[in-house]
Amino acid sequence: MKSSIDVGESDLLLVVDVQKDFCPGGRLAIEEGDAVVPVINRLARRFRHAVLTQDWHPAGHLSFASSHFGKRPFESIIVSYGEQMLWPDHCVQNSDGAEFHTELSVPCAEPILRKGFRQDIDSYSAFRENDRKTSTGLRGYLQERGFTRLFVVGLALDVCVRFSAEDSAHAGFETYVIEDACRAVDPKSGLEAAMRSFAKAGITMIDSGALAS
Ligand code: VGL
Ligand code: ZN
Repeated sequence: MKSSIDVGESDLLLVVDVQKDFCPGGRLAIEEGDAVVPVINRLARRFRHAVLTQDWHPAGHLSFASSHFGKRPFESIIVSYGEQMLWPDHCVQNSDGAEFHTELSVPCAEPILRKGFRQDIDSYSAFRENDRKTSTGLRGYLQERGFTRLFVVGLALDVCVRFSAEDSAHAGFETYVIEDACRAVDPKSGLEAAMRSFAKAGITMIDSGALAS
């Protein structure tokens, strides 16, 4: 039998941005984005602790193409901290699209971490904003709680899941990405780039079946 991972008290499920706007019908819809929901709900029953992240932008956010004259979604621009990809308006604070997918069920989730709330800084990672300097406080929280292993799931594998997993590994947590519990914006080159970067960073890609039931 294949070795399986036993989940314990020091393991955390990090559920990234499973919000309506990233699912089919949403404003920044990811193909099959909603397919992660039943997988995550099943995983959530194995874990004792989870953190949910919620992309949470003010109207007119810097990352919205609509905030820049003549720019279109998926073009990038240079801002104070370097290159920033532009997106359709999405996950606007208090809008319906910013809500979690209605079927998402993670009773073991304790904090909900909102990110991307500063007008002039985007935040892909749950740990560090896109200026790579501004902390969200998550590292300190997880360290104080004594978590040692993080299992990252959600949307999008090549954007917020990727940056969150990389920063998790960088912060010293043993980091896993559960592939079938994620979907990418760009399921070809985005996914490949993420896989290469995970290998370099010592992040392990697993399937949800690898967790002991
Ligand atoms: C995300 C693009 C813009 C994500 C958030 O959750 O992956 N992608 N904002
Ligand atoms: Zn966003």
